[in-house]
Amino acid sequence: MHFSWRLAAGTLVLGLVAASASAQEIKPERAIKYRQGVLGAMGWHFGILGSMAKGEQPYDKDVALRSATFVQQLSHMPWDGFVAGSDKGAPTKARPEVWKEPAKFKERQQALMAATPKLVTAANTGDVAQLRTAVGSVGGACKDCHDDFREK
Ligand code: ASC
Repeated sequence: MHFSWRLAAGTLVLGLVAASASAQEIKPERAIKYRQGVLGAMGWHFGILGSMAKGEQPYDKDVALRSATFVQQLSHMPWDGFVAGSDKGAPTKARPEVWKEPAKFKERQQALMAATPKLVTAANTGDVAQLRTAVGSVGGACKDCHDDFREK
């Protein structure tokens, strides 16, 4: 095959761009704000479901389904923000254990992501009792992680 300098140069440029993107340093402050934003949005929508489950606000199937769907999707997102070095750089309640016990932290993430689809299923039934059960299960996953990985 004929060697092309043009192709070789193009390949090299693409390689350098990819390397610099993957090695890009994310500023700790940005990562902290990202995860706090996602967790805050999740708490916002989970709060609506909790409040309906407790009868503090009127049960509305459509509102519940919307918030349940958001929580399910958001439950996959905070973890990207716990990048190395972001144990400080802005006020954060993340405990050093996040980075010292990554396997356990990952288990907690997976427990949450496994529980959140139950909210959507429950909200789809239109039965507030089922929503209450799912809220209990997801709230338990929030708490299990907070107990070990979040400052009081
Ligand atoms: C919420 C919220 C949390 C969880 C947690 C459940 O509504 O913001 O962090 O529930 O308190 O134990």
